[in-house]
Amino acid sequence: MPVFEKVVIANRGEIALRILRACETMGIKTVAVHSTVDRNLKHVGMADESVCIGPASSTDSYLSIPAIIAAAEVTDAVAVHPGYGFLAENADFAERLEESGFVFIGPRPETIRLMGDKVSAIRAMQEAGVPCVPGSDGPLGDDPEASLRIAERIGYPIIIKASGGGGGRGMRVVHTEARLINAITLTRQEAGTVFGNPEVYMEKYLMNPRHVEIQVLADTLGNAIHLGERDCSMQRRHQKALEESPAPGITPEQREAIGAVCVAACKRINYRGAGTFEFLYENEEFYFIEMNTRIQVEHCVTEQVTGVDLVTEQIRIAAGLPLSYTQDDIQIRGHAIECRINAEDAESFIPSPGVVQYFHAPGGPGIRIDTHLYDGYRVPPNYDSMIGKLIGYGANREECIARLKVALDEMVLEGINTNIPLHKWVLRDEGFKRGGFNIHYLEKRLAERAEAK
Ligand code: MV4
Repeated sequence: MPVFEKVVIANRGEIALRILRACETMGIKTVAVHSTVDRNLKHVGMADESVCIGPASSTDSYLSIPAIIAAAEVTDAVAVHPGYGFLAENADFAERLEESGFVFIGPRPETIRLMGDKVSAIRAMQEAGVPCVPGSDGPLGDDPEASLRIAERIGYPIIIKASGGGGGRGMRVVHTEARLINAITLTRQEAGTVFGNPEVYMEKYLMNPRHVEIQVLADTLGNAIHLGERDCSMQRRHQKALEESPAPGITPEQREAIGAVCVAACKRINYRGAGTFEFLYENEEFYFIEMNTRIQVEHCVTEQVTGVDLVTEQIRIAAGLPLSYTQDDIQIRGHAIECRINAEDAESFIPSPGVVQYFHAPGGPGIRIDTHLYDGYRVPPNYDSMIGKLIGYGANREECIARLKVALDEMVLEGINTNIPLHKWVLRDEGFKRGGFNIHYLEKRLAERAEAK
């Protein structure tokens, strides 16, 4: 007997295909839900059943809670996997699914709500012993003098963040006392408009951090494990370009220490499912900034270095089964790097939807490709431009990079523009080859390249 009879895949593209593969491997029947422009998605053709849930606009399809619940009802499904983006971190969605008698494959609604509010997330993590960025330890009040004193204590530069923000939205860096009050007012106004929550908080602004995150899994029986870290510092405008595991320079001792802290925090808040603790890493120290309560795009690099199928574990956890691994079973072996393939111009980053005329996937030892592309597939203009991920694996970072270079040269993708040339350029970059670059590195190198032209 499978762990669930039937699962609704409440997503699209490569992650929907990834979830479908996990379900099929587990003997679970699948329901694909899709918008009108997504009838030709690869996983829709492969699923046992499919339901059109609305028009191209994601607001009325992939973001429509009633449409997805109705699809689960008409197909007699048991559980819903939200993937990433869309409704994956929507506590109301998780709650309404459970009220309707379906299993949400993810954390409890209260946990999603706790982590969605950054002020409450940081407070919970501080109480759980997770190291955080020095800051206001709570929302800023209306008294300007009090805010000035907090900033004085922390020391400039500081950053004002919206409690309802995250992922780079609703933030303002302040370098001097003279600019503080105005920055708070502006960030508060934007936060009220954009997130419907005017609450803001303050942190010390770290000038040159790396973005290092810890993957965790926790079951409903009180077991929790970590699966090491990912370095996601190679980014542009808060869009990750390439991620790797392990993070260059992080020692096994550092990994065990921060991993143990995250596991203890999971147990303390009774966490359930897959999760990611996001840290800024500077001067050998970790500083918690946010927790993601979903499977992430870059989960594959962790899968390659640990051998753990994270999506299968998510489904098992949701069914009430114990984790398939103890902490002692988890070894970090070799090195993995993921290149996000986007349908966009490699230099201007302008999205490039259209028909994929030819697609030849690369292969060979240590090459994994997670994509829904096929010859003749039309990339619609309505959604995120990420169309797949190329994941390299090697015994060490050098072998991983060498394999990825060959794979990028081998891949043929005609009809649309892609960022494949950007990845070829990054993999040959000296700073990338050295490893351990910070979050500003890619933007700096792109600016230098534009200057040189
Ligand atoms: C910061 C920071 C420096 N200091 N917080 C941006 C995304 C959001 N998750 C948090 N972000 C940042 N928070 C303090 N106290 C710098 C960033 C940041 C960043 C973080 C991770 C990855 C890319 C980034 C790009 C710009 C700024």
